[in-house]
Amino acid sequence: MRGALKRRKELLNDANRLKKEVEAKVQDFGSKIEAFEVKVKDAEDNLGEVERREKMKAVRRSATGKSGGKLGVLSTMAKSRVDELRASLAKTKNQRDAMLGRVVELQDLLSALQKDYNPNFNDEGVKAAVRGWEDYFARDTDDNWSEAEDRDLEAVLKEDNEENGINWTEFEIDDEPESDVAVLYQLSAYLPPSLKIWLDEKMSSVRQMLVENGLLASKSDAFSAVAESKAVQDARKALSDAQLDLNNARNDLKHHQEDLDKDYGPEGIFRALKDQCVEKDSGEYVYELCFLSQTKQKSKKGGADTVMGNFNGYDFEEADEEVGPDGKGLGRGRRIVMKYENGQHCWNGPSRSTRVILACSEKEEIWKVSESEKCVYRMEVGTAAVCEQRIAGKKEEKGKDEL
Ligand code: MAN
Repeated sequence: MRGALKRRKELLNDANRLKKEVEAKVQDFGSKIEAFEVKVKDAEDNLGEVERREKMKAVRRSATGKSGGKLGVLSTMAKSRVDELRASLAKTKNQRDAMLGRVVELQDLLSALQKDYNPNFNDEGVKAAVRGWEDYFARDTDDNWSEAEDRDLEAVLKEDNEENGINWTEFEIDDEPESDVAVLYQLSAYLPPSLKIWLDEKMSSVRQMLVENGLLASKSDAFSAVAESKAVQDARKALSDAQLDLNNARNDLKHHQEDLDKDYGPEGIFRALKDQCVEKDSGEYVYELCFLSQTKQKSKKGGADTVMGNFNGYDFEEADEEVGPDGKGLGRGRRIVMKYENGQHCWNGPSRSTRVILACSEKEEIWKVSESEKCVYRMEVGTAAVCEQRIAGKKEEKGKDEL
Protein backbone atom coordinates (compact mmCIF):
# COMPACT_ATOMS: atom_id res chain seq x y z
CA MET A 1 0.00 0.00 0.00
CA ARG A 2 2.89 2.33 0.82
CA GLY A 3 4.36 1.66 -2.63
CA ALA A 4 0.95 2.10 -4.26
CA LEU A 5 0.38 5.46 -2.56
CA LYS A 6 3.84 6.63 -3.55
CA ARG A 7 3.09 5.67 -7.13
CA ARG A 8 -0.29 7.41 -6.93
CA LYS A 9 1.51 10.58 -5.90
CA GLU A 10 3.81 10.25 -8.89
CA LEU A 11 0.82 9.75 -11.17
CA LEU A 12 -0.83 12.82 -9.67
CA ASN A 13 2.32 14.86 -10.23
CA ASP A 14 2.50 13.64 -13.82
CA ALA A 15 -1.16 14.44 -14.34
CA ASN A 16 -0.73 17.97 -12.98
CA ARG A 17 2.36 18.56 -15.07
CA LEU A 18 0.58 17.36 -18.22
CA LYS A 19 -2.40 19.56 -17.42
CA LYS A 20 -0.13 22.57 -16.95
CA GLU A 21 1.47 21.84 -20.31
CA VAL A 22 -1.94 21.88 -21.97
CA GLU A 23 -2.86 25.11 -20.13
CA ALA A 24 0.38 26.70 -21.34
CA LYS A 25 -0.46 25.57 -24.88
CA VAL A 26 -3.93 27.12 -24.59
CA GLN A 27 -2.36 30.40 -23.52
CA ASP A 28 0.26 30.16 -26.24
CA PHE A 29 -2.35 29.49 -28.91
CA GLY A 30 -4.41 32.40 -27.58
CA SER A 31 -1.61 34.86 -28.36
CA LYS A 32 -0.67 33.01 -31.56
CA ILE A 33 -4.25 33.36 -32.76
CA GLU A 34 -4.22 37.09 -32.01
CA ALA A 35 -1.06 37.44 -34.11
CA PHE A 36 -2.55 35.32 -36.92
CA GLU A 37 -5.72 37.42 -36.84
CA VAL A 38 -3.63 40.56 -37.34
CA LYS A 39 -1.80 38.82 -40.19
CA VAL A 40 -5.08 37.83 -41.85
CA LYS A 41 -6.40 41.38 -41.47
CA ASP A 42 -3.18 42.78 -42.99
CA ALA A 43 -3.30 40.25 -45.82
CA GLU A 44 -6.95 41.15 -46.49
CA ASP A 45 -6.13 44.87 -46.54
CA ASN A 46 -3.14 44.22 -48.77
CA LEU A 47 -5.19 42.13 -51.19
CA GLY A 48 -7.83 44.88 -51.34
CA GLU A 49 -5.17 47.48 -51.99
CA VAL A 50 -3.38 45.40 -54.66
CA GLU A 51 -6.67 44.69 -56.39
CA ARG A 52 -7.55 48.38 -56.35
CA ARG A 53 -4.11 49.30 -57.70
CA GLU A 54 -4.42 46.73 -60.47
CA LYS A 55 -7.81 48.15 -61.40
CA MET A 56 -6.31 51.63 -61.57
CA LYS A 57 -3.52 50.37 -63.79
CA ALA A 58 -6.09 48.79 -66.08
CA VAL A 59 -8.03 52.05 -66.18
CA ARG A 60 -4.81 53.93 -66.90
CA ARG A 61 -3.86 51.56 -69.65
CA SER A 62 -7.18 52.07 -71.34
CA ALA A 63 -6.91 55.84 -70.84
CA THR A 64 -3.31 56.41 -71.91
CA GLY A 65 -2.24 53.34 -73.78
CA LYS A 66 -2.36 52.28 -77.38
CA SER A 67 -6.09 51.84 -77.10
CA GLY A 68 -6.27 55.61 -77.85
CA GLY A 69 -7.93 57.14 -74.80
CA LYS A 70 -8.24 60.93 -74.79
CA LEU A 71 -5.09 61.57 -72.80
CA GLY A 72 -3.13 59.06 -74.87
CA VAL A 73 -4.11 60.84 -78.09
CA LEU A 74 -3.39 64.25 -76.57
CA SER A 75 0.07 63.28 -75.32
CA THR A 76 1.00 61.75 -78.69
CA MET A 77 -0.15 64.88 -80.50
CA ALA A 78 1.60 67.20 -78.05
CA LYS A 79 4.86 65.31 -78.44
CA SER A 80 4.83 65.48 -82.24
CA ARG A 81 3.86 69.18 -82.12
CA VAL A 82 6.77 69.92 -79.76
CA ASP A 83 9.14 68.01 -82.06
CA GLU A 84 7.86 69.97 -85.05
CA LEU A 85 8.32 73.35 -83.29
CA ARG A 86 11.78 72.35 -82.13
CA ALA A 87 12.81 71.47 -85.70
CA SER A 88 11.49 74.85 -86.95
CA LEU A 89 13.32 76.66 -84.21
CA ALA A 90 16.58 74.87 -85.06
CA LYS A 91 16.18 75.81 -88.70
CA THR A 92 15.41 79.45 -87.83
CA LYS A 93 18.43 79.63 -85.53
CA ASN A 94 20.68 78.35 -88.31
CA GLN A 95 19.29 80.98 -90.69
CA ARG A 96 19.81 83.67 -88.04
CA ASP A 97 23.40 82.63 -87.51
CA ALA A 98 24.05 82.64 -91.29
CA MET A 99 22.44 86.08 -91.68
CA LEU A 100 24.42 87.39 -88.76
CA GLY A 101 27.58 86.37 -90.62
CA ARG A 102 26.44 88.26 -93.67
CA VAL A 103 25.53 91.38 -91.61
CA VAL A 104 28.98 91.38 -90.01
CA GLU A 105 30.55 91.06 -93.45
CA LEU A 106 28.52 94.03 -94.74
CA GLN A 107 29.30 96.07 -91.65
CA ASP A 108 33.00 95.42 -92.21
CA LEU A 109 32.65 96.57 -95.80
CA LEU A 110 30.85 99.76 -94.81
CA SER A 111 33.29 100.43 -91.95
CA ALA A 112 36.14 100.12 -94.44
CA LEU A 113 34.32 102.49 -96.83
CA GLN A 114 33.74 105.01 -94.06
CA LYS A 115 37.40 104.88 -93.09
CA ASP A 116 38.90 104.88 -96.56
CA TYR A 117 36.63 107.06 -98.73
CA ASN A 118 37.96 110.40 -100.02
CA PRO A 119 35.70 113.20 -98.67
CA ASN A 120 37.26 115.68 -101.12
CA PHE A 121 36.06 113.68 -104.01
CA ASN A 122 32.55 114.89 -104.59
CA ASP A 123 30.76 111.60 -105.13
CA GLU A 124 27.19 111.94 -103.80
CA GLY A 125 26.58 108.20 -103.88
CA VAL A 126 29.56 107.46 -101.66
CA LYS A 127 28.76 110.35 -99.34
CA ALA A 128 25.12 109.12 -98.92
CA ALA A 129 26.33 105.60 -98.22
CA VAL A 130 28.75 106.77 -95.52
CA ARG A 131 26.08 108.99 -93.92
CA GLY A 132 23.61 106.18 -94.01
CA TRP A 133 26.09 103.80 -92.42
CA GLU A 134 26.85 106.31 -89.64
CA ASP A 135 23.10 106.71 -88.92
CA TYR A 136 22.65 102.95 -88.97
CA PHE A 137 25.54 102.39 -86.62
CA ALA A 138 24.32 105.05 -84.16
CA ARG A 139 20.77 103.71 -84.03
CA ASP A 140 19.62 101.69 -81.03
CA THR A 141 18.31 98.26 -82.01
CA ASP A 142 16.70 95.38 -80.17
CA ASP A 143 18.16 92.68 -82.40
CA ASN A 144 21.01 91.80 -80.08
CA TRP A 145 20.79 89.03 -77.42
CA SER A 146 22.65 88.01 -74.32
CA GLU A 147 24.70 84.85 -73.84
CA ALA A 148 22.10 83.62 -71.32
CA GLU A 149 19.36 83.88 -73.92
CA ASP A 150 21.51 81.91 -76.28
CA ARG A 151 22.03 79.18 -73.64
CA ASP A 152 18.25 78.97 -73.11
CA LEU A 153 17.77 78.59 -76.82
CA GLU A 154 20.33 75.75 -76.94
CA ALA A 155 18.55 74.00 -74.06
CA VAL A 156 15.18 74.23 -75.78
CA LEU A 157 16.70 72.77 -78.91
CA LYS A 158 17.98 69.68 -77.04
CA GLU A 159 15.91 66.47 -77.37
CA ASP A 160 13.39 65.81 -74.56
CA ASN A 161 14.46 63.06 -72.18
CA GLU A 162 14.36 62.11 -68.48
CA GLU A 163 16.66 65.03 -67.52
CA ASN A 164 15.70 67.62 -70.09
CA GLY A 165 12.37 69.12 -71.10
CA ILE A 166 9.35 66.81 -70.88
CA ASN A 167 9.76 63.12 -69.99
CA TRP A 168 7.20 61.70 -72.39
CA THR A 169 7.80 58.07 -71.40
CA GLU A 170 6.53 58.93 -67.95
CA PHE A 171 3.16 59.66 -69.50
CA GLU A 172 3.20 56.49 -71.53
CA ILE A 173 4.17 53.85 -68.95
CA ASP A 174 3.78 55.45 -65.56
CA ASP A 175 2.29 53.25 -62.83
CA GLU A 176 0.95 56.12 -60.79
CA PRO A 177 -2.67 57.00 -61.28
CA GLU A 178 -2.32 60.32 -63.09
CA SER A 179 -4.67 59.77 -65.97
CA ASP A 180 -7.82 61.81 -66.27
CA VAL A 181 -9.95 58.76 -65.49
CA ALA A 182 -7.71 57.47 -62.71
CA VAL A 183 -8.02 60.83 -61.00
CA LEU A 184 -11.49 59.60 -60.08
CA TYR A 185 -9.80 56.90 -58.05
CA GLN A 186 -7.54 59.44 -56.42
CA LEU A 187 -10.64 61.28 -55.34
CA SER A 188 -12.12 58.07 -54.01
CA ALA A 189 -9.04 57.74 -51.81
CA TYR A 190 -10.40 60.61 -49.76
CA LEU A 191 -13.58 58.69 -49.02
CA PRO A 192 -13.98 56.48 -45.95
CA PRO A 193 -12.89 52.86 -46.73
CA SER A 194 -16.43 51.48 -46.73
CA LEU A 195 -17.55 54.09 -49.28
CA LYS A 196 -14.41 53.54 -51.36
CA ILE A 197 -15.10 49.81 -51.59
CA TRP A 198 -18.74 50.52 -52.35
CA LEU A 199 -17.74 52.89 -55.17
CA ASP A 200 -15.31 50.32 -56.62
CA GLU A 201 -17.96 47.63 -56.52
CA LYS A 202 -20.54 49.89 -58.16
CA MET A 203 -18.14 50.90 -60.94
CA SER A 204 -17.19 47.29 -61.45
CA SER A 205 -20.80 46.12 -61.69
CA VAL A 206 -21.78 48.98 -64.02
CA ARG A 207 -18.90 48.10 -66.29
CA GLN A 208 -19.82 44.42 -66.16
CA MET A 209 -23.39 45.31 -67.08
CA LEU A 210 -22.16 47.39 -70.04
CA VAL A 211 -19.92 44.55 -71.23
CA GLU A 212 -22.71 41.99 -70.84
CA ASN A 213 -25.03 44.17 -72.87
CA GLY A 214 -22.47 44.66 -75.60
CA LEU A 215 -22.11 48.38 -74.90
CA LEU A 216 -18.49 48.12 -73.90
CA ALA A 217 -15.68 45.95 -75.19
CA SER A 218 -14.43 43.49 -72.65
CA LYS A 219 -11.09 43.18 -74.48
CA SER A 220 -9.07 45.19 -72.00
CA ASP A 221 -10.54 43.17 -69.13
CA ALA A 222 -10.03 46.26 -67.06
CA PHE A 223 -12.27 45.23 -64.22
CA SER A 224 -12.42 41.51 -64.81
CA ALA A 225 -10.67 39.09 -62.53
CA VAL A 226 -10.19 36.58 -65.37
CA ALA A 227 -6.56 37.45 -66.05
CA GLU A 228 -5.36 38.03 -62.53
CA SER A 229 -1.97 39.69 -62.27
CA LYS A 230 0.92 38.06 -60.40
CA ALA A 231 0.68 40.74 -57.71
CA VAL A 232 -2.98 39.87 -57.03
CA GLN A 233 -2.24 36.15 -57.10
CA ASP A 234 0.60 36.61 -54.60
CA ALA A 235 -1.57 38.74 -52.31
CA ARG A 236 -4.38 36.17 -52.52
CA LYS A 237 -1.92 33.35 -51.72
CA ALA A 238 -0.56 35.30 -48.72
CA LEU A 239 -4.14 35.72 -47.47
CA SER A 240 -5.05 32.05 -47.85
CA ASP A 241 -1.79 31.03 -46.12
CA ALA A 242 -2.55 33.38 -43.23
CA GLN A 243 -6.14 32.05 -43.04
CA LEU A 244 -4.84 28.48 -43.00
CA ASP A 245 -2.44 29.29 -40.14
CA LEU A 246 -5.27 30.95 -38.24
CA ASN A 247 -7.68 28.05 -38.76
CA ASN A 248 -5.05 25.49 -37.74
CA ALA A 249 -4.26 27.47 -34.60
CA ARG A 250 -7.98 27.79 -33.80
CA ASN A 251 -8.49 24.04 -34.24
CA ASP A 252 -5.48 23.28 -32.05
CA LEU A 253 -6.75 25.67 -29.39
CA LYS A 254 -10.21 24.07 -29.51
CA HIS A 255 -8.64 20.63 -29.19
CA HIS A 256 -6.60 21.69 -26.12
CA GLN A 257 -9.54 23.49 -24.54
CA GLU A 258 -11.72 20.42 -24.97
CA ASP A 259 -8.96 18.39 -23.37
CA LEU A 260 -8.96 20.71 -20.35
CA ASP A 261 -12.72 20.31 -20.04
CA LYS A 262 -12.49 16.49 -20.20
CA ASP A 263 -13.14 14.43 -17.10
CA TYR A 264 -9.85 12.81 -16.11
CA GLY A 265 -11.23 11.24 -12.95
CA PRO A 266 -10.48 12.11 -9.31
CA GLU A 267 -8.10 15.09 -9.20
CA GLY A 268 -7.59 14.55 -12.93
CA ILE A 269 -5.25 11.65 -12.17
CA PHE A 270 -6.22 9.55 -15.19
CA ARG A 271 -4.53 12.15 -17.41
CA ALA A 272 -1.25 10.48 -16.36
CA LEU A 273 -2.50 7.12 -17.67
CA LYS A 274 -3.94 8.42 -20.94
CA ASP A 275 -2.99 6.13 -23.84
CA GLN A 276 -0.90 3.88 -21.58
CA CYS A 277 -1.63 0.24 -22.39
CA VAL A 278 -1.54 -3.01 -20.41
CA GLU A 279 -2.08 -6.55 -21.68
CA LYS A 280 -3.24 -9.92 -20.35
CA ASP A 281 -2.90 -13.30 -21.92
CA SER A 282 -6.15 -15.19 -21.49
CA GLY A 283 -7.35 -18.23 -23.44
CA GLU A 284 -7.33 -17.75 -27.21
CA TYR A 285 -6.52 -14.06 -26.95
CA VAL A 286 -4.23 -11.40 -25.55
CA TYR A 287 -6.45 -8.66 -24.16
CA GLU A 288 -5.30 -5.07 -24.29
CA LEU A 289 -6.50 -2.09 -22.32
CA CYS A 290 -5.39 1.39 -23.35
CA PHE A 291 -6.58 3.87 -20.71
CA LEU A 292 -9.11 6.42 -21.99
CA SER A 293 -8.69 5.05 -25.50
CA GLN A 294 -9.59 1.42 -26.51
CA THR A 295 -9.89 -2.16 -25.37
CA LYS A 296 -8.78 -4.87 -27.81
CA GLN A 297 -8.76 -8.60 -28.31
CA LYS A 298 -5.65 -9.83 -30.12
CA SER A 299 -5.86 -13.31 -31.52
CA LYS A 300 -2.87 -15.52 -30.75
CA LYS A 301 -3.40 -17.35 -34.06
CA GLY A 302 -2.80 -14.15 -36.02
CA GLY A 303 -5.29 -12.05 -37.88
CA ALA A 304 -6.61 -8.61 -37.17
CA ASP A 305 -7.27 -7.25 -33.70
CA THR A 306 -10.87 -6.88 -32.52
CA VAL A 307 -11.82 -3.59 -30.93
CA MET A 308 -13.83 -4.28 -27.82
CA GLY A 309 -14.88 -0.68 -27.22
CA ASN A 310 -13.85 2.96 -27.29
CA PHE A 311 -13.64 4.94 -24.06
CA ASN A 312 -16.91 6.69 -23.41
CA GLY A 313 -17.03 7.93 -19.81
CA TYR A 314 -17.26 6.63 -16.25
CA ASP A 315 -19.61 4.69 -14.11
CA PHE A 316 -19.50 3.24 -10.57
CA GLU A 317 -19.99 -0.22 -9.24
CA GLU A 318 -20.26 -1.59 -5.74
CA ALA A 319 -17.67 -4.37 -5.27
CA ASP A 320 -18.05 -7.01 -2.64
CA GLU A 321 -15.42 -9.71 -2.69
CA GLU A 322 -12.53 -11.02 -0.66
CA VAL A 323 -9.04 -10.01 -1.74
CA GLY A 324 -6.48 -12.77 -1.70
CA PRO A 325 -3.05 -12.51 -0.05
CA ASP A 326 -1.55 -11.13 -3.32
CA GLY A 327 -3.82 -8.06 -2.94
CA LYS A 328 -5.09 -8.45 -6.52
CA GLY A 329 -8.83 -8.04 -6.36
CA LEU A 330 -11.70 -5.58 -6.29
CA GLY A 331 -12.30 -5.89 -2.52
CA ARG A 332 -15.23 -4.13 -0.97
CA GLY A 333 -16.57 -0.67 -1.76
CA ARG A 334 -17.49 1.73 -4.52
CA ARG A 335 -15.26 1.28 -7.57
CA ILE A 336 -14.78 3.51 -10.60
CA VAL A 337 -15.69 1.89 -13.90
CA MET A 338 -14.30 3.03 -17.25
CA LYS A 339 -16.86 2.41 -19.96
CA TYR A 340 -15.65 1.35 -23.41
CA GLU A 341 -18.46 1.22 -25.98
CA ASN A 342 -19.21 0.96 -29.69
CA GLY A 343 -16.48 -1.53 -30.48
CA GLN A 344 -16.48 -3.84 -33.48
CA HIS A 345 -19.91 -5.20 -34.33
CA CYS A 346 -20.59 -8.70 -33.05
CA TRP A 347 -22.00 -11.26 -35.45
CA ASN A 348 -25.65 -11.75 -34.51
CA GLY A 349 -25.16 -9.49 -31.54
CA PRO A 350 -24.46 -5.93 -30.30
CA SER A 351 -21.39 -3.79 -30.85
CA ARG A 352 -18.66 -4.97 -28.51
CA SER A 353 -18.36 -3.14 -25.20
CA THR A 354 -16.15 -3.46 -22.10
CA ARG A 355 -16.60 -2.39 -18.50
CA VAL A 356 -13.22 -1.80 -16.86
CA ILE A 357 -13.52 -1.97 -13.06
CA LEU A 358 -10.64 -0.26 -11.28
CA ALA A 359 -9.20 -1.16 -7.90
CA CYS A 360 -6.06 -0.11 -6.05
CA SER A 361 -2.76 -1.69 -7.03
CA GLU A 362 0.87 -0.60 -7.07
CA LYS A 363 1.12 -0.91 -10.84
CA GLU A 364 -1.30 -0.96 -13.75
CA GLU A 365 -2.34 -4.54 -14.58
CA ILE A 366 -5.29 -6.50 -15.90
CA TRP A 367 -6.24 -9.09 -13.31
CA LYS A 368 -9.17 -10.76 -14.93
CA VAL A 369 -11.07 -10.68 -18.24
CA SER A 370 -14.48 -12.22 -18.73
CA GLU A 371 -17.21 -12.22 -21.37
CA SER A 372 -20.35 -12.19 -19.29
CA GLU A 373 -22.60 -12.14 -22.36
CA LYS A 374 -21.67 -12.52 -25.99
CA CYS A 375 -19.45 -9.53 -26.88
CA VAL A 376 -20.00 -7.83 -23.52
CA TYR A 377 -16.69 -7.90 -21.67
CA ARG A 378 -15.54 -7.09 -18.20
CA MET A 379 -12.00 -6.35 -17.09
CA GLU A 380 -10.88 -6.15 -13.50
CA VAL A 381 -7.89 -3.84 -13.45
CA GLY A 382 -5.49 -2.67 -10.80
CA THR A 383 -4.04 0.83 -10.85
CA ALA A 384 -2.40 3.12 -8.29
CA ALA A 385 -4.56 5.94 -9.64
CA VAL A 386 -7.54 4.80 -7.54
CA CYS A 387 -5.72 4.07 -4.27
CA GLU A 388 -7.13 6.06 -1.41
CA GLN A 389 -5.11 7.92 1.19
CA ARG A 390 -7.56 7.22 3.99
CA ILE A 391 -6.87 3.50 3.76
CA ALA A 392 -3.23 4.29 4.40
CA GLY A 393 -4.18 6.78 7.10
CA LYS A 394 -5.93 4.08 9.05
CA LYS A 395 -3.00 1.79 8.98
CA GLU A 396 -0.16 4.26 9.37
CA GLU A 397 0.68 6.59 12.21
CA LYS A 398 -1.03 9.93 11.73
CA GLY A 399 2.05 11.92 12.65
CA LYS A 400 4.23 10.22 10.08
CA ASP A 401 3.42 12.64 7.25
CA GLU A 402 4.38 15.59 9.43
CA LEU A 403 7.62 13.96 10.41
C1 MAN B 1 -14.92 -13.53 -31.44
C2 MAN B 1 -14.53 -12.96 -30.10
C3 MAN B 1 -15.40 -13.46 -29.00
C4 MAN B 1 -16.87 -13.25 -29.37
C5 MAN B 1 -17.17 -13.82 -30.73
C6 MAN B 1 -18.59 -13.49 -31.16
O1 MAN B 1 -14.63 -14.88 -31.50
O2 MAN B 1 -14.66 -11.60 -30.21
O3 MAN B 1 -15.11 -12.80 -27.80
O4 MAN B 1 -17.72 -13.85 -28.42
O5 MAN B 1 -16.27 -13.31 -31.68
O6 MAN B 1 -18.87 -14.04 -32.37
